[in-house]
Amino acid sequence: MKLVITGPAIPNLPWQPKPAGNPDTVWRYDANPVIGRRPLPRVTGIYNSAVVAFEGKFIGVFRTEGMDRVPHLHVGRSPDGLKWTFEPKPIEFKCDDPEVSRHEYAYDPRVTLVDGIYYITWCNGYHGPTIGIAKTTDFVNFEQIENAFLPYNRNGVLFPRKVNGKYLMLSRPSDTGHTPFGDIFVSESPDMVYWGKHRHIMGRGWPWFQGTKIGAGPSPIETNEGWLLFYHGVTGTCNGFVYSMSAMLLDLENPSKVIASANQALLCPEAPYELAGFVPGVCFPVGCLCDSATGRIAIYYGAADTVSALCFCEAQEVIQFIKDNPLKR
Ligand code: BMA
Repeated sequence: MKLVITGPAIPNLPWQPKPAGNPDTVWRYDANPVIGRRPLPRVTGIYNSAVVAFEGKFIGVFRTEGMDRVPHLHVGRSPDGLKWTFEPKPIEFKCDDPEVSRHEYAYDPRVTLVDGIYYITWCNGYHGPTIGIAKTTDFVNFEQIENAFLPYNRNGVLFPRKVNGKYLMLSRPSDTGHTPFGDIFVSESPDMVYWGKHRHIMGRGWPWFQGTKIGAGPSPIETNEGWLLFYHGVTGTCNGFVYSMSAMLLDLENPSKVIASANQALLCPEAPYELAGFVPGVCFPVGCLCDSATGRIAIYYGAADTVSALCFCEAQEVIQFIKDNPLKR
């Protein structure tokens, strides 16, 4: 079957072909990290951040962390997806309800274009982590909506279109700390405010690379083979958690149904910038650009909770890898 991708063509997608002889399905940008240490005054790092194509260039919402280690969200802009400039001040969300706007911290943003509006979902501090939602059309004015779920929850990721007339959001119920468990669920909403019909998608456990927890990465990519979802799988080692990236395919009309998921990671921490930093051993995919014309994919991932890196793959090859190496449960 010829792969058809629903989504924008991005002719200026940041891209490098796979190096000759590389046996992997996903390969790294050879000038990683794309966003290094100290990208702004008094900011130690930008990582776990979301990027979208915008008006022929690229824009995104970025997780910054200063010396106090409290995360905030900043807008960043780039002509080519590689060289970035950032707003020095965090996003000021407009919100009529002071109870909703009193967020204590904000991290791991995703940006999803649904029906012409860019929605930002992030891990929002409201008596513990939950999923905040805001919307914008220009990346200047941001309106904060209700928090999607009760605390505690992380990795809230929207689908890029309504399914059966409802918005869909992936999430990973969690605890207040570093959460030694976690499965991916999907919830639906008629209005982006009230979320329900929560359905389990996939659990952690087997094999070991995702033995401790899993969480959705960038927004799913729509293809005629199903929704292609990149996610992080976490293993618990004697030295703490290690975060890798893998992928699964979800049913187009009923995304709580997993068509197939890979039985191994596609990207494991091994580069120096993934192994040395504030939290060594972390590859955390959050942003994704997919050129629907070619199937080329560029994934932005946080490395070692310190810098932002880029890796590449081709949708057709990833889907084939999942089919050839399916997880048997
Ligand atoms: C998770 C989140 C991520 C982070 C990861 C590794 O629980 O806090 O933002 O990248 O841990 O520290």
